[in-house]
Amino acid sequence: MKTQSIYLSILFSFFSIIAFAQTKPATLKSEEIKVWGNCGMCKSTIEKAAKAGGASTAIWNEDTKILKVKYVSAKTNGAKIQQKIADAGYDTKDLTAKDEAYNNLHECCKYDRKATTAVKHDKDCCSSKDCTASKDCCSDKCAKDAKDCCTKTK
Ligand SMILES: [Cu+2]
Repeated sequence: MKTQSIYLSILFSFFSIIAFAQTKPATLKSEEIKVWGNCGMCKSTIEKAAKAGGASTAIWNEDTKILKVKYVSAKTNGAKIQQKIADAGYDTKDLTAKDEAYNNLHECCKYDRKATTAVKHDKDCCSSKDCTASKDCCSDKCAKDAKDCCTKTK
């Protein structure tokens, strides 16, 4: 009787091991997130922040400003990861870091912020020949610099 129950319990543990092994493997999601930044120091801060946000791998490219992350979807998501990065002082695709977080960055890490690069882009648009009032670039900021093109209706 005793040996039988031992056998049973061994058998049972085998079954539970098999059942455990067959539970759905956690799905690893990949995502590419644009993150503003400029140097190697930024790279390590951004990657560290992404990992603090739950990413299992995080690789930021200094030239393309693209952060490639992999994470277990049950554990975190792109928004949470971006929040951690913004908290560390870096603007992301969907978020803008608080000024105080940005100001805390090392001098060499004070990158051109998303807003300023967007304005630069607007200026480019406004100086292009096909700029008209209906263009996105004719925001208030831009219109100051390129009133003529932004009042054109055609
Ligand atoms: Cu830097």
